[in-house]
Amino acid sequence: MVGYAFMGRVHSQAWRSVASVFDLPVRPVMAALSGRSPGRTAEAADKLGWAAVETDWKRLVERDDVQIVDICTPGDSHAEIAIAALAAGKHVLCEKPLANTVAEAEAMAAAAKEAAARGVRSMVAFNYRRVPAVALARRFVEEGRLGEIRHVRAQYLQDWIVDPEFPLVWRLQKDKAGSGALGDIGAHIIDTAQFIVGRSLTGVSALTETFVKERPLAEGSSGLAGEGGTGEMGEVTVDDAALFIGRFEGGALASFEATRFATGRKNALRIEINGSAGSLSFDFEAMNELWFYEAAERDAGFRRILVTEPDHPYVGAWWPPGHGLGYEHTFVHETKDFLEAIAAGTDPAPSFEDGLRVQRVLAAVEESAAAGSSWTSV
Ligand code: 4PW
Repeated sequence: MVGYAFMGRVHSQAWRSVASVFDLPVRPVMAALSGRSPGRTAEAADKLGWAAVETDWKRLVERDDVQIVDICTPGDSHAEIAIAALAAGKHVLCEKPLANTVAEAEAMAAAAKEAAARGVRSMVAFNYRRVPAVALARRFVEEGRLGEIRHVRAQYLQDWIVDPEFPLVWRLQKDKAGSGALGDIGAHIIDTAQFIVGRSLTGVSALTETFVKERPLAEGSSGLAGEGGTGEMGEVTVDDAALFIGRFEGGALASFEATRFATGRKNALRIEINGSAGSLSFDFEAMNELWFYEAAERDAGFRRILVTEPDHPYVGAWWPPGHGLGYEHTFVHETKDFLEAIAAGTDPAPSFEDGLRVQRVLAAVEESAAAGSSWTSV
């Protein structure tokens, strides 16, 4: 694994526990962790359960005891590491968004396609596809229980940078993160919506905004928390919020809102879909629930499905009905699906091609916003 901050910790938890929850055809061995600082990487490896340490990811990719490379770094290094790992014959799991630009994502998707022909697999870590309620929503759409899809309404609402004194962490720097709320959390709702509906966005019209334009420089950052401060200020070079409307293949109308300024909302990934035969609604802040409405039973209204039954996606391997899952379980599910695909010799989803599809939407949103919200094809 490369990187050991927020995503590195979550992925490590998944690698540690996946084989003890699911019956897998292969068993992962946590061979080595790569990070730039020898001391901090060794400390992280010890805490997270990695057997060895490398301070250069290139050495990690060359190791004979490494068969999978898990990329948990900011987006500016995804393309270089992923392409090198695939060329070296290592399967690659890469954090989202796939890259910082469409050109990088195209190069990664091309490398993944070439590698797949050699039996080398790749997957992008859109973990919310593996929330049982989201996977169940997808199943409902596939079974035709919503009929023809007319509306998709998606939001990803957080508030962790509302305080203007919150430091300028890497997620707020364009050269490292590519974009702000748009790529970090907007990418998730784009992927989740395209996954559930089974179709792609064809065009968008967008607005983006940076509410706090300067922030204190940070000495370091891990996850969503800033560490220390130098007293100096630096420019925020990404969006704080991105809103857009869009159209799906097949004609469904969509609205998307990604913001880190929704005061009081912590991790509210919400999606509502309206079809001719029914609707469904999900909010990650109540992630074990899916709300479902069937037009044929109008008087019944929306009903809550508690997604904790053994026949619901992924749930059977965990606890008895009603005991509920959390954020970390989505990564265990993702790791399980990735390992099963490797063992079966099949291509896992979401593929780098799926990641590229999301990247094209992100680019269209930025282009539209820069051009005064003009309609922009994806
Ligand atoms: O991928 C996303 C992150 O970059 C996450 O799921 C939530 O938003 C938590 O941190 C950010």
